[in-house]
Amino acid sequence: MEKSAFDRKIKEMFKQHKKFVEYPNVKLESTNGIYHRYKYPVLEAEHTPIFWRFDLNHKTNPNLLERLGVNCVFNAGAILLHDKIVVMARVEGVDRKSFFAVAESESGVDNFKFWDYPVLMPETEDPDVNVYDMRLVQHEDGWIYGLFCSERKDPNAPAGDLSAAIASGGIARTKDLKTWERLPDLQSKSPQQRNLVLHPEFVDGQYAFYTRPQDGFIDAGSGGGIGWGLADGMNPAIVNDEIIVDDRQYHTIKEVKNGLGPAPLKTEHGWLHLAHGVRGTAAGLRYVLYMFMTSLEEPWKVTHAPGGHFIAPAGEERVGDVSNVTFSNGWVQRGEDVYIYYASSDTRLHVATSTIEKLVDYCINTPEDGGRSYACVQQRIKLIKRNMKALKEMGIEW
Ligand code: M1P
Repeated sequence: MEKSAFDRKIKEMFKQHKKFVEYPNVKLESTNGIYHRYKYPVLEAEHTPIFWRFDLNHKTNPNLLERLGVNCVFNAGAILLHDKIVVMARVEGVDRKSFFAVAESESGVDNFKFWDYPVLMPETEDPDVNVYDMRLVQHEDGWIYGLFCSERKDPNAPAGDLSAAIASGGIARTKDLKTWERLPDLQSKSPQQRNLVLHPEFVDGQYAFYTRPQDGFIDAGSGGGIGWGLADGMNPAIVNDEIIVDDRQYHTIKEVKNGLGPAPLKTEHGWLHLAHGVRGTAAGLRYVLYMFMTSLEEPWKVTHAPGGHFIAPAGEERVGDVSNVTFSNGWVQRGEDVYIYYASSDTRLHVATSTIEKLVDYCINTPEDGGRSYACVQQRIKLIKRNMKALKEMGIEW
């Protein structure tokens, strides 16, 4: 390509990219009254800057080929920083390696722009092969912590098994999301640790972690459930005892495994939690989001557990690299509004908006999973009977 055509093409690429990034999102009608979905994802692979992917030098790339492709942008931590909504996205290159990158937006629902450089997360002495799913937690000790999954090849895997891996809880801290101090991975008794979350406040003067102890890299085995444990410090963080806050249960949306999403939000009624639950189907695993609430004084005790899923994959969300998945590791409270960042099918990032009032109402007043078809029908009949009376009073016939 001639240099003049090369320059023109790059200018056009940047123009189109800007248009794409700045395209306004559309708030959709709520079908359940609990939250609003939005028409477009807030981040996709195409949102990553062109200069992350292409070599823009005519001498070294006269054909203007993409050199380092990005496969997808999904599972993002989130935080409110200087009144802007900032997400820490999981960006996956076409080489399958994930890394972290910050994107920020005024509105929280569109126009997310990546910072110029992705995060170069420092390694420990035992380098991670892959890092992903960061939870961003503003802790009362003054640091912003990034808790993420650090994955390494299983050194004890039989020869020829190139997929056995060990997941552990990576920890780093920062004040500005730019300079990171890497701390040792969480030490606990579980052979595998993913979905590690830090509680934002000290509990009995200690750091409190939500964990997800499990036996295998994919399988929960005899473990699973959302755990809770305390650590004296963060360097290193050692959790000697884990108790289960929210267990897996037969024939529920979290039968196979579950894990906490972002750090909980504090309300006057208790801590609001968002988590993912996984069940097996003939078509593979299905990941949905669910909520629960814990006691303000004892955050490890569940006080309310609405039955069923809160957000499940819908429409185009159902299809992607790992289909039938919704996953969240970030939400932000701004005033009374809550921005829930969830990814679909390990491919793209969406937002749903709600309010603290609605989420508390949802948690407190949604019936728990009845456990059996008979009991679930009883729950529904109770609702129908009360509604029949209400309809009559309103003079509505159906
Ligand atoms: O592919 C679905 C999700 O699988 C894992 O989650 P979990 O540990 O609960 O099974 C993670 O790899 C997550 O990133 C991914 O979205």
